[in-house]
Amino acid sequence: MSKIIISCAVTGSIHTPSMSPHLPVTGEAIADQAIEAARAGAAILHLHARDQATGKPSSDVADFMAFLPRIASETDAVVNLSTGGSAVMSIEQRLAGPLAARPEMCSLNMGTMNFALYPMLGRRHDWLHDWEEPFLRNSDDLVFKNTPRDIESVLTLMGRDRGAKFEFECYDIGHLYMLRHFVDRGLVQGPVFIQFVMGVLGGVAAEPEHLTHLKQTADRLFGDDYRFSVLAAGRMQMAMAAISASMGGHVRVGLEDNLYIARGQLARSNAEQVEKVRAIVEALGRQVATADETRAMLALKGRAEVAF
Ligand code: KMH
Ligand code: ZN
Repeated sequence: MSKIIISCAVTGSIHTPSMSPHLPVTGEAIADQAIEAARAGAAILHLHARDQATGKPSSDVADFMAFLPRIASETDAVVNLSTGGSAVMSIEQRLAGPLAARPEMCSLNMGTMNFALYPMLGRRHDWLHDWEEPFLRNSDDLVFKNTPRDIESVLTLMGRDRGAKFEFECYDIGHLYMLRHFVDRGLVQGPVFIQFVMGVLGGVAAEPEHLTHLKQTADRLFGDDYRFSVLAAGRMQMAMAAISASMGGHVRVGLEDNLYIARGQLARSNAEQVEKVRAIVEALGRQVATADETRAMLALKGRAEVAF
C-alpha cells in the first residue's frame, strides 16, 4: 500500500469571511495557514485567491502573488492552483493566475453543473461585507461551466504548454466518463489523479455507497492507470477521508471544503484539520507521503519549473 497524500485546500471560493474568523482571505493569512498546513503534513496545497480587502474570490494575478512567493520560500509543498476559481468567473478569468504562476498542479473540473451555495445563508444577517449575501443567494441560478471545450483549453494551456499535472475534480459518475473520453482522445495521459468531490449540492452526496460506486467505475474505466483522493464537503469530511484511506485512496481536507473540526466547533486553522486526518491515517497503520514522494508518485515537473 503506497503512502497517503494529504492535500489541503486552504481557502477556496465557497465559504465567505463572515462564516468563520479562521478562514484565511488575505495573502498573508493564506500564506501563514498554507505553510502551517504543510508543516503539519499536507504535501499538496490547493489554492484560490481572494480580494485582499473584501475576501471576495479573485482572479487577479496580484492576489495569487500575494501568497505564492512566501509559500515557495518557506515550504517544499506541491502548489496546486485552482482553475475552478469561482463559478461566477469565466474560464479566461479562472486561468489568469495559473497561466502566470505555472504551478506543478492545477485542478480541472470535469463537468458543467449546479453549484448551490445558498443553503449556507441560514438565518445570518451580520454580514461583514456587502458582497457575501448576494453571492450566496444568487447561486440558485448559477451554472458552474466546464464544457468539453473549456476542459480542452485547460489541458492545452496548463498541461501541454506549461507542464502542469491535474487534480481531476469529479463530482459525479458522469465526470469519470468525460475524463475517459479525454484519455481516448489522447489529450490526457495516465496515470490520472482523480479527486472524488463529494457533498457539493449539484454533485454526488458524501455517502459511502457513492464512494464505492465511484471507485468501481474508475476501476472499470482506468484499470491500474489512476490514483484517487476523496474530499467530502461539510460534516462528512473526516469520515469519508477515513474510508478513502482504508480503500487505498488519498485524502483532501481544508477550510475550502469544511469550516469545522467537529460538530458545531469551527476549525481554528487548516493545520488543525491536517493534524486530525494525519492522526486518522497513521491510526490505520499507513504513512503520510512527503512533498517529494508525492512528486515522484504523480510524476510532477518539480518546483524549479514554476513561476513564483
Ligand atoms: N470553487 C468551486 C467553484 C476547483 O478549485 O477547481 C470549484 C472548486 C474546484 O473549488
Ligand atoms: Zn478549489
